[in-house]
Amino acid sequence: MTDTIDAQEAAPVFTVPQERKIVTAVPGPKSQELHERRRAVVSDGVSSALPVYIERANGAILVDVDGNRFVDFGAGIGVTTIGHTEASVVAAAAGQLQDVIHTLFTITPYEEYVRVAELLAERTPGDWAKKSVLVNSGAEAVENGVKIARKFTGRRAVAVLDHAYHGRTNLTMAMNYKAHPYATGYGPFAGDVYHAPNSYPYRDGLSGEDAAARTIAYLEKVVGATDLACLVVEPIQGEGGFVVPADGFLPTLQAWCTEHGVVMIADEIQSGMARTGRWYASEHFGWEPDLVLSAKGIAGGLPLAAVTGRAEIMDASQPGGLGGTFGGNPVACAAAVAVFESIEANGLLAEAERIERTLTTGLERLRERYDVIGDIRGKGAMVAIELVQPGTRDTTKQPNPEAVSSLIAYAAQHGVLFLNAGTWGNVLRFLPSLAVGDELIDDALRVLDDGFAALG
Ligand code: PLZ
Repeated sequence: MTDTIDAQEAAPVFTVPQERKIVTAVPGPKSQELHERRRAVVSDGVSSALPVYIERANGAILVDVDGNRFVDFGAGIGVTTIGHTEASVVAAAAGQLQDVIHTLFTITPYEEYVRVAELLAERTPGDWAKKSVLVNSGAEAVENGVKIARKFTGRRAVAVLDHAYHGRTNLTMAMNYKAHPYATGYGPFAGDVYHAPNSYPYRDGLSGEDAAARTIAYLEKVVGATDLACLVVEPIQGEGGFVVPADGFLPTLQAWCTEHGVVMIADEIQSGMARTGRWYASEHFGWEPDLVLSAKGIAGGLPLAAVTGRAEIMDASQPGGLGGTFGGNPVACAAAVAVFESIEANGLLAEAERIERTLTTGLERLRERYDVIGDIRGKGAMVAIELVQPGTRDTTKQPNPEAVSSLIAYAAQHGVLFLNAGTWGNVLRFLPSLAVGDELIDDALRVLDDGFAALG
């Protein structure tokens, strides 16, 4: 870490200039050439939002093969939370590559896995004995969370909320709200999955307690509490459009789950690991989930995910019931330890709060001028705007996916990478790494402003 942190300033030193710079058409000629090669050999089922091929990345900047530099407001969908190629992650992973790359923890274990489980026990919400299992991806964490809850409760049914996203495996496809593109044509799907109403303050206007009462009524009538193994909830919905539930919603659901022996699981895959200015977004709502799912940001870009939770629930599984060849890979674990340490050492929770302030201040100004901005919401470096058709902001709030697409395309041409979200593709999300400085945010917001003006 010493080679990247300036001793006097304690400010990160970047290996790529933290500035956007566009030197060719987007995508440029080299990207176009690579895209042709890709089209011959990569499945059409794998899409790319912006087909510029990335050669280097550092901090909040992506550099493509044509030498264009993009300000990255996606962070690989919330993965490089502490910054691209963050120095302590690079050093930890490189060191681990020299020592041991793989043994399989279920054959011969190693310390890094244990250390990650200790850090997860410490940092996830709830002051009780916790245990973890490490896996490879978010979807695999969801699958394992459900398995563990079913084993513990001896029950079958799984409940999720409207507008949720949980993955692309067979079970998680059934748990997503949106069929297209995630599930279309891929059935038959896992059974016993129930979709209950969420809390969506911008669209339902309900208090947290009233929204929870609606969810609970649905679960009691349609599923029945005694058959329900678990309720899986993103504290702030990711792909669904950064939907922040009304206060009181999550703790009320947790109290109902506790009363009825239902395991309540926080899918913190997108919202966790310092992303929102807390270690876990559940903390914003006073929610202490039974199980917490981590992935994405946990290992600085290396594939790692976890199920963490109450020891008695985690221990209900028989030895050999949980695991997998690559789960908790030593290199990914070493990187994760560095991520935990970097968040702590560099005060990154406060950086997330700074990003929220700068972003929302700028976005509020844009909302005064552009009436297609219906809602501004989010926490920390997980902020979004929901766009509506002109003139409907205070009435029917008609989704405006066309504006989102145009703005994203405009920004990409000018060197800023934004992602969409939302069930109707009507949400523009800001999911930068915590390394993004205020100047870069202001710069990106100026591009966005020009993009709005260009909508006409
Ligand atoms: N749960 C809350 O956000 C992944 C999906 C990108 P995996 N979201 C990004 C895409 O198009 O595939 C996600 C999430 C939440 C679960 C997952 C799934 O995590 O690591 O992609 O399996």
